[in-house]
Amino acid sequence: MKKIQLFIVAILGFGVSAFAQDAKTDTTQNIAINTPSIQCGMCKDRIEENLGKMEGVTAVDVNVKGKTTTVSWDEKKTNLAQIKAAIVNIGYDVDDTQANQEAYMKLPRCCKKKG
Ligand SMILES: [Cu+2]
Repeated sequence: MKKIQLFIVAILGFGVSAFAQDAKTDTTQNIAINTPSIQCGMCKDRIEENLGKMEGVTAVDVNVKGKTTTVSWDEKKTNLAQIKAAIVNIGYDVDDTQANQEAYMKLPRCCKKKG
């Protein structure tokens, strides 16, 4: 009887530790980044295409109306600072950081800030 109880405890313990390990190894992050200079569908396509090629980025969804870029990434391969820098280098403002001006100047007229 005691041996069986021990066995069950061992199995449960193993199950819990396996679960804990699983939670630990899931390093996926997800956040909506403020990208206030987005103007149109071309901006959406450009950011989604370029950011989508970035190592570690698993999903990108630009909301043109909401002016946000929702990104999922693997924390083991990249991080939020690198993702924000990549968006700046594509030619878009991120939070209060101005777009890379060289990239911004190359954007078509419809993708430039109005006014
Ligand atoms: Cu645009």
